[in-house]
Amino acid sequence: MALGLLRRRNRLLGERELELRARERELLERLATALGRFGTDVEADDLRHFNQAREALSSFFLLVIAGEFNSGKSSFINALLGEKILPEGVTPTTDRINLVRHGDEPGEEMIEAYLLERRHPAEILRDLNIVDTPGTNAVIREHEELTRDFVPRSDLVLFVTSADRPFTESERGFLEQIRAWGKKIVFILNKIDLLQDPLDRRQVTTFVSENAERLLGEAPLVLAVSARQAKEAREQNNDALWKGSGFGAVEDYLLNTLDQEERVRLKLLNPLNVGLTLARKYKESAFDRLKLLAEDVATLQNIDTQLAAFHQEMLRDFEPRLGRMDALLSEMEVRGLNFFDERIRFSRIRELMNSEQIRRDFERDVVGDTPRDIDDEVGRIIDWIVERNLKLWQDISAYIDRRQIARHREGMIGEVTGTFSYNRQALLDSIGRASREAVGSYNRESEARKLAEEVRGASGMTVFAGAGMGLGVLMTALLSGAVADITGVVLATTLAATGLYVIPARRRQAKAEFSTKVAELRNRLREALTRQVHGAVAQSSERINESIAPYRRFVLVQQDQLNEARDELVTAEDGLMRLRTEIESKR
Ligand SMILES: Nc1nc2c(ncn2[C@@H]2O[C@H](COP(=O)(O)OP(=O)(O)OP(=O)(O)O)[C@@H](O)[C@H]2O)c(=O)[nH]1
Ligand SMILES: [Mg+2]
Repeated sequence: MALGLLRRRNRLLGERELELRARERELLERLATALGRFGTDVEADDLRHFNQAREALSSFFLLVIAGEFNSGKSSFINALLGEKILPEGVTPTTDRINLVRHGDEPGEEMIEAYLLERRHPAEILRDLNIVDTPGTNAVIREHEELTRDFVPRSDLVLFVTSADRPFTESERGFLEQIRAWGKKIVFILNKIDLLQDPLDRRQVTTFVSENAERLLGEAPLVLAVSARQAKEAREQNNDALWKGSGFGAVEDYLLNTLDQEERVRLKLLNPLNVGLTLARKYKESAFDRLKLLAEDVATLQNIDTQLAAFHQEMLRDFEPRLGRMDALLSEMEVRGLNFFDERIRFSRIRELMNSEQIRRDFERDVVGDTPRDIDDEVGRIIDWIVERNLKLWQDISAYIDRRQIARHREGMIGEVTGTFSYNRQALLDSIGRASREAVGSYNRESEARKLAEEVRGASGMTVFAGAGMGLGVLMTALLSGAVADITGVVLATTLAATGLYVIPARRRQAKAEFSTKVAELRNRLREALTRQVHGAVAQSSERINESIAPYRRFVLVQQDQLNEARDELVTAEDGLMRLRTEIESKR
């Protein structure tokens, strides 16, 4: 390629790279905002990986060598660099991340806990940093943890597996984790010197290749090598041995296939894929949470419906009960009107003069059992209010209990954790507790007594007799007092003063006054009872609404936030995927 053409390509690549990088930065920025909506529910490790990935966008290319302990990772790097700069050994050896980078003078420095930077003048390090990692599946579990944690930072992973135990089950497990971050993986099948027969070598290579393809979905590059032979070949300047070591292909891959363009592409893909992994993970989480919240909304609606039904039912069932009371009063009114028709007559003038007698007759013939019947009816209404109220609390309590059980079941399946699920659980628990307490502490008798007292007070009848008496006694006193007024004393004085012709007028007046009294009584009772029913409904609704208010608020706020987070994550995922397609496509 002519020099001018090469320069132009590089320039073009540079501009394109800058533009892609800027777009990626912006997308990752937006993703950061979306993740921010999860607050402390974003796992600390995820956040760290995400931030590292964003920083990595402008840092050096990281070629990470990973694999099980003793597979020859350190030996591989030493052979590649042509010098033994990393310790090798038959037991788990590498115990920290070794970042090998170019330096004119060799040297080393700890730059993070468990991250040692080594400088070396090898030419290949001018284009890439090579990272040696502690082996996985070793008895020292922290080793694997260090490597697992470092994987998200890699731009390309060389996975070293050993020819004497190729592609083990534990390797498959670790590879899955690497793949989950969207990393490109190239396989190094090391120690092929252990297999003398070319047929065996081919068989092992095919075995690795097939299993890797099954795992990754596409056939990866598998390079069969012997780090030991490569090292010896370099020492002895032995071309044949070098050829046999397979390292020629490794160098060719690293220098030519992994040219600058490819490195830029992988470099851009690394933070992108980390972002994509997290966007998907938290999008799923948002969906899961919204699903739970939808159930919460249903729970709240159900409680609202129960309350509305309670309200309606109370008013509906109350009318016939009032009707029964009205009927008792109407029957008494008819008896009273007949009584006056019969008694207020000239022929019975003598009886009329005896107000005590007429009062007794009135009590017997007109009032009769009515006060007691009404008293019973009011008592029944009060009992009914008390029962219905208790039933409402019981229903709500039982409903919430059922929801709890369902929730425990779903809790075992779902993966929703963190402060979200903690708060949600606590709120629902508190409603359950409040309703159980309400049911447990509900005292029917005292509730009924309180209501009866209120009805009596509100009916205004305590004016006629002392407090603490039954409603019936109060009623009798009210009615009999009235009749005595109308008939006895009043009539006597009127007669004495004005003569007999007033009798029909008096009768009319007595009947009208009696009807008024009964109507008044009916109204007072109606009003007092109606007020109690409405009061009971309002109080129950208020108490229940009060105890579910924090839960309701939580659900609404969370729904808003999660809807927004979900939308943002969907957009971020979409943007990142489109950018990935662009980066991956040919220039
Ligand atoms: N036969 C053979 N032995 C090798 C080869 N490469 C490495 N070894 C040996 O395998 C053992 C482990 O090599 P290391 O390079 O320390 O392996 P590692 O993967 O870095 O091990 P950890 O750091 O413990 O994860 C050493 O005894 C090496 O001499 C090879 O190509 N052929
Ligand atoms: Mg090692």
